[in-house]
Amino acid sequence: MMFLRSLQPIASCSRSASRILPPVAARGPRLTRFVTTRTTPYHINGQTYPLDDHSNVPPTILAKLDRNLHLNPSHPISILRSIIESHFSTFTPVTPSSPILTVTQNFDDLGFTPDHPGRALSDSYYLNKNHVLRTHTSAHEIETYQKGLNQWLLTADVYRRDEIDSSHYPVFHQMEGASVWPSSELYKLPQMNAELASKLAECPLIIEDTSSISPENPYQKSHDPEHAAQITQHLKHSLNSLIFRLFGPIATKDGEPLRIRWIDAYFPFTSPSFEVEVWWDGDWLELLGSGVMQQPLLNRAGVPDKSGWAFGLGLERLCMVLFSIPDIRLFWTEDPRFISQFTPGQITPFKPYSKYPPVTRDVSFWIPDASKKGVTQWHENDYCEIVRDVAGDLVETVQLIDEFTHPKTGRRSKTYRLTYRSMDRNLLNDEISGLQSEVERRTISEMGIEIR
Ligand code: FA5
Ligand code: MG
Repeated sequence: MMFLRSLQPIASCSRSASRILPPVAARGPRLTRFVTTRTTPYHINGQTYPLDDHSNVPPTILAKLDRNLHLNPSHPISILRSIIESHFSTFTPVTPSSPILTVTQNFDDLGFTPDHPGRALSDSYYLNKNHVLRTHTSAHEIETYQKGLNQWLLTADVYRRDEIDSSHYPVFHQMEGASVWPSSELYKLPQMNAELASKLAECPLIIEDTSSISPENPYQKSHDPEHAAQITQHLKHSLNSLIFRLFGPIATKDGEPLRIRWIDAYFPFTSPSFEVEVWWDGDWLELLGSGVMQQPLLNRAGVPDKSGWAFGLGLERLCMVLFSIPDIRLFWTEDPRFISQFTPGQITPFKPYSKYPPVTRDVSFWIPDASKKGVTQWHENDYCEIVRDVAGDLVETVQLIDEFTHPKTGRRSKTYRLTYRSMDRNLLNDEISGLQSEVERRTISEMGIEIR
C-alpha cells in the first residue's frame, strides 16, 4: 500500500484559470457513499459476489482481470519476470490463480490495523465488504510459507485506486520474493553474505544507503540482533545484486551514473523495513518495499522456527526504466506496434511509434461540505476513478493545479487540469469535449461537486 504518500506539487497558477466548459447547474450533493452505479451482483469465474455498501469495482477494472500480461512471454512484464527468476535461480516461481481475496487474507493476516488507510474504499477495490481485489502480492505470503517453500518468487496483478499520471495505474504487477531459513541454518548467513559481497562487482551505479536501525525501524524483540543484522545484510546484498544485474547495461544514462537509494520504510508485516528508489526523469521513483518478516506472521503460517526477509517490487516501474517505456498505460495497449517490439528473454529499448498531441481541459469546482450529514468526504481517488471510468486510457494525467478556501463562506475550491492523449492515434476536440462533459455530469451527480 502507499504508506508514505508524497503530496502532489501544486503548480503556481492563477485562480481564474480559464474554464473551458460552461458552468453546469449544480443539482446538490448526492447523499450516499461513492460506490459503483452497478445494480446486479458480480459474477466472476463461476462465483457470485452480492453487492453491498462496499462494492466499488467499475467495469473498466473488471475487464482487466483476464488480461494476464505477466503470462505473455513477449510482454515486457513477463520478460522482466523471467529475467528476475533466472537471476534468483534457486527460488521457486509461483503464480496465484485469482486476484479475488478475502479482506482477512489481504489485510488482517498481515497485521493491518482496522483503521489502516490501505483498507479505505478510496484506496482499494471491493467486490463487497468481505472480498477485495488483491492490493499487493504480500497477501500470498502466509499461504506460500504454509506450502513449505523457503525461497520463492510470486508474480501477480494487483489493484489499487490511485492518482492518474505516467507512473500510476489502477492495475499493475508485483513480484514478491522471500527467503527464510530454519534457525538451525542461520549460522550459514555470514559466509553467504561474504560471498555475495565479493560478487557485487564494480559497476557505474551509485547506491546510497540512508537507512538505519532505530526505535522507529527496529530489529524485532524476539530476534537475536546478530541474526537480524545478518538477515538484513543478506536482503540488501541480494537486492543490490539483482539491481546490478538489471541496470548494469544501462547504468550510465545521458552520461550520468544511475543512482539508487535505500530508505527507511514502514510495513505492518516487516521490521526493519526499507524501500529502494531509482533517480529517473528528474525525481526519485520508488521501485520496491522490503524488510525482515515479522515473526508473528511466520508463526501464524505454521513455520515458527523459520526467519528471513521478503520484498515486493513494482514490475511496471522497473520495466519503464529498463525498456524506456515512457507511460504506464502503454503496457495495456493492444496496438501490435507495441508488443511486436519485444523478444522473450531480452531487454530492448522501446521505440515510440509516434507521440500524439495532448488535449487539456481545466475545470474548477466547489467540493461538497463533508460536515453536512450524509455528505461523503471528498477524495481525489474518487474523482480520478470517474475520469478513468469515462475516458479509460485516453486520460494521461489528472493534476491539481490550484486550490483555495473562500474567506467568507469557507467553501473549498479545486482546479484540476485533465490531460488527454492517446497512445495510438490523434484525438478529436469534439470527442474530448464529450468525455469532459460526461466527467462533469457524473462528478456532479455522484460526488456532489458544484462547477464554478
Ligand atoms: C507493498 O505493496 C508491499 N506489499 C511491499 C513489501 C513486500 C514490503 C514485502 C515488505 C515486504 P508498496 O505499496 O510500496 O508496498 O508497493 C510496492 C511497489 O509497487 C512500489 O514500490 C511501486 O514500485 C509499485 N507500485 C505501487 N503503487 C503503484 C501504482 N499505482 N502503479 C504502479 N506501480 C505501483
Ligand atoms: Mg511504497
